[in-house]
Amino acid sequence: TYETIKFTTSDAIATLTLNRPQVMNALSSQMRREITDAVQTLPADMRCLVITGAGRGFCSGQDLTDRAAAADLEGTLRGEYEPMLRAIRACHAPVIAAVNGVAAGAGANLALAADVVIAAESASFIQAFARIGLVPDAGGTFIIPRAVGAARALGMMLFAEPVSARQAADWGLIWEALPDDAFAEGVAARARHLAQGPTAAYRAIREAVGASFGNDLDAQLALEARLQGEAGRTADFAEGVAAFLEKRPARFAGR
Ligand code: T3D
Repeated sequence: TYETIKFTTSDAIATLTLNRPQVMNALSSQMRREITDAVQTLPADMRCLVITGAGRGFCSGQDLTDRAAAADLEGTLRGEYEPMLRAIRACHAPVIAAVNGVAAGAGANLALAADVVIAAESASFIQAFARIGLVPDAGGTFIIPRAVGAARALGMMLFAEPVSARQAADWGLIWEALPDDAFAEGVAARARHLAQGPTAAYRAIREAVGASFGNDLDAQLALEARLQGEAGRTADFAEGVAAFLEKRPARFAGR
């Protein structure tokens, strides 16, 4: 039922493919709504979501031919970009961005909103906004300085040059850069790992790390204690300990 994305599921892994390859998967209004809907309605039995791009690019950011969005940038951000970013952050399953090619503007920041970013070595990240007289948005000014520090964040945003996947990995902006010929299998292996993991604990880990930059030590310790209390009551914790003691791999049910 989607027109601008492809959405498939297999073995508890959902794959959302941005699918406007003729424009490097530029984000149209419809595409933002479809991404948001797909993430918000992710079936409960999905235990990993992979977001990737069709064709040679990941996502070129805002569709620059869209006059309506350009006429009301603030409204577009509040009404369409923010729900998309929040949906990814709130997803019940961990989210992998599989950055197959260039990720520019809001397309880069869409990728960086994921829990784990894996890029092909030929991919790059461009905070393209200043090139066209705009400010990085879609969470970029929140996520990037926290990941790489202010000096690199400002350099990326003011010069608006491509940062290679390798550089991004070396800086800690992303999890890893993989050789192009190992990219698809590398992403699939990571997705399988997460989809077979303790999904509830993953969710708590994502919440704790997400909160850490806004909390002081006391608040963070309190959050850890609460989340650990919850994790300690999951079937996956019982299974994890049993598997350890029985010297066998754990079979996590995700709850
Ligand atoms: O509206 C709001 O609320 C504001 C929100 C803003 C958020 C933003 O994302 S602002 C930043 C917008 N994005 C950009 O400025 C990036 C623009 N694109 C590029 O710089 C380059 O296309 C790339 C670096 C991404 C890729 O370069 P390259 O040389 O590999 O490919 P290309 O030839 O430039 O692009 C291929 C086609 O895609 C081309 O069309 P054509 O000539 O084959 O008919 C190109 O025009 C089209 N395309 C690429 N990016 C966009 C796009 N069309 C519409 N919007 C795009 N963003």
